[in-house]
Amino acid sequence: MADSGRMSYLDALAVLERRRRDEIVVTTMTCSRVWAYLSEHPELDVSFGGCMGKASSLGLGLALGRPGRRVWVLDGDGSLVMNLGSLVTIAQQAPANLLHVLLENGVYEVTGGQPVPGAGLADFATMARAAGYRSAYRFDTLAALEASVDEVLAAPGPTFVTLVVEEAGAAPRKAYPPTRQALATLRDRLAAA
Ligand SMILES: Cc1ncc(C[n+]2csc(CCOP(=O)(O)OP(=O)(O)O)c2C)c(N)n1
Repeated sequence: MADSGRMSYLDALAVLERRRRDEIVVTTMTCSRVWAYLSEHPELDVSFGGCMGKASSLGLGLALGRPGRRVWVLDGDGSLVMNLGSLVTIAQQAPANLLHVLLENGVYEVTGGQPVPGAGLADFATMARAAGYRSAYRFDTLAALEASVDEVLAAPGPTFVTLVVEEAGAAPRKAYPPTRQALATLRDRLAAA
């Protein structure tokens, strides 16, 4: 763990990856490449990068369309601020199979590290709870996340979890397929399931 006490970006994602079974995982921005490096199920991963803030909306659609399959959205804080209204829409639709994870690094990392409005001030998990998510959590240390991650994954959804992380920085990354291709792969996989 680094001096700030915050989780490393890679460590936080690795906690989730170790527990991932057949969940669909929608990623965006910096997360997409780091998750692609960790993921053992790229056929169930969809990166949604160009539409800033819309990963959660895509995840909502997938969760509603596939109620029998768990969907994880790995969101950025800048992206969430761009589409805060999605919290209300997700809460109202209330898919029990949706987990919305916020990688709160405090910056627009992918565009050069500009500060996100509200960084260190806004509490997005509390916002999600207030919007009507059934479960909401916030973790700022790896130990706290490790201690509670099973509870988070078993909680009634929609579930929101903030992971206060360092910038991904030099974390290992891997390229991922374009969204259209990833969705075609996912469609084939789900049709065969
Ligand atoms: C509407 C819109 N405005 C600006 C951009 C440019 N842009 C792309 S990614 C990004 C920052 C993303 O920040 P965050 O969601 O926090 O992701 P991080 O890279 O930190 O993981 C910005 C400003 C965009 N894609 N769309």
